[in-house]
Amino acid sequence: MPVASLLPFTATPNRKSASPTSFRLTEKFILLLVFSGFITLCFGAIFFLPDSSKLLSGVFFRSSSVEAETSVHLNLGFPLRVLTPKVCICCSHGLFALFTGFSLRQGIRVHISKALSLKGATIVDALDTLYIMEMYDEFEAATEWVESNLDFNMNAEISVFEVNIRFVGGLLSAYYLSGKEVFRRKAVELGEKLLPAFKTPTGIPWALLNLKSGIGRNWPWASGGSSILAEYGTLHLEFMHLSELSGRPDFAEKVMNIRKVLNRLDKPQGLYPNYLNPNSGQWGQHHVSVGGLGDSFYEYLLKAWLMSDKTDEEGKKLYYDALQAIEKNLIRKSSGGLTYIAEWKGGLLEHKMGHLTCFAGGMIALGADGGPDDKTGHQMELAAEIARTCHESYARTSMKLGPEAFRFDGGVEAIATRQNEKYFILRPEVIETYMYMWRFTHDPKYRQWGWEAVQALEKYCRVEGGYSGVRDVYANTPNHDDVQQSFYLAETLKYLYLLFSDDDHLPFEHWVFNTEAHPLPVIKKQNVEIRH
Ligand code: DMJ
Repeated sequence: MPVASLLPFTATPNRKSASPTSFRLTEKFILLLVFSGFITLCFGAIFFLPDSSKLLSGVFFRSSSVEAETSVHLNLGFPLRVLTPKVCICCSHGLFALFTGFSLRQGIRVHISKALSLKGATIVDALDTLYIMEMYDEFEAATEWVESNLDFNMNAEISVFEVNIRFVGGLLSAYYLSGKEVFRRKAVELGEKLLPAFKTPTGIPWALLNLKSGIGRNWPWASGGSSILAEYGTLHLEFMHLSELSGRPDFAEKVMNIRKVLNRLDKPQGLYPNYLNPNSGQWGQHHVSVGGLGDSFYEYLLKAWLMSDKTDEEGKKLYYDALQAIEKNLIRKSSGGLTYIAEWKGGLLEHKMGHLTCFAGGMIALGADGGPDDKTGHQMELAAEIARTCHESYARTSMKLGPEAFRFDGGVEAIATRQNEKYFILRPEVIETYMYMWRFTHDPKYRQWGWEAVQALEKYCRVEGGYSGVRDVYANTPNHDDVQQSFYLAETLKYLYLLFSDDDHLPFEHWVFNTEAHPLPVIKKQNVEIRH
């Protein structure tokens, strides 16, 4: 059979003439081709352009938070593309096994092997969890993967914040825990790659950076090209350690300069707006939040002071001043007696609290005994109240897992009222707060609440190949999103493990957790003094 007859739509010059029908078919085909090409381009743009993660997350999933786990996946090009645990090979043991040891190890081994083929964030984010849980075989396998595959020389646009907290933080912790040189080397190498992000008129870094060209820019949706408080304000701990480990002062200088810029600015009511323009050095929109867009900035002020062996007096002052302004302007009590942290928009309060904001219970507890005017234990009380509110946000759902955001208006308290705020993506913040509260109070209710979360995770999030987020925590049966975020291994499971461990396991006098739960050692006074 001639090949031409197999190709009905190709030109056949030796044929007498093409019938009108075949002509129409050809036209239709071409039209179809053009149309499908157009559709492919649109989808390509949505999925692969650097801003697309934001677009997608806004359209399909969540809108307000800066959560850029998707952007790590997309922007780094290779890594993560998040675990999709429903299609992962079966691991038959559950979360309960976390506390008995063996079975979850098998579970995590499966996650890791899945992650090995996906490359990147999940492995690096999970390194220290493996080490802390004494899963040394898996840790070795992950180390080998890092040695031979983790490569930053790529033409990809990344989120500086996400890469810093997950990759730099993960590598630093793995180095400090294991002493393996490869992690130190890779952390410093990656830190150097991030430095061009600071090339702005003010030194406030860009949010996004192309690792190859060193060209940076900001999220197009962020108030007039602003950088974001929780992003540029969450580099301090890692960069101080990079200077420590590399002997290069420029890492520390970059983050100290951020402080300088902030110190020069007026703060409305003592509050820090979420947006700051890196060109003009002026605030963007006056939105203030202790949840998404703001959260870990406050955390890093406190932890900078703690990690410096309490020598960073400036960090200390900035933290306690900010907390005072937050208490005055953002913290409210509902008529039912629940304390919550609202969001502030140009002076008006939105009576909504995000799951992300729930980390604040742990932060306030951690800072409670250093507070200048806190002789009465007021901050510890406040931390306990926030922990209770966040627990209520879990308790008032069918699944006993907390929604992404919950409200205190329209006759509800600690309940999500909007469909697009009802999802749970395995976030750690509530369990993180239980862990800190347990360490500081030893009140058994925190372990009990943690255990409730374990049971709920096991019942509603466990799927064949791991754990998945759910789309509506108020539903009776789970609708899984089939995503296992890398912070589930880095944070949620680690904080659960520590909640049920002895206090001398990573004691707070020696370790400070970065915002992705990667423990970094306190830099002892004598080291700090020698450097000065
Ligand atoms: C983590 O990546 C970090 O804790 C970050 O600071 C905010 N939230 C996610 C987990 O929810």
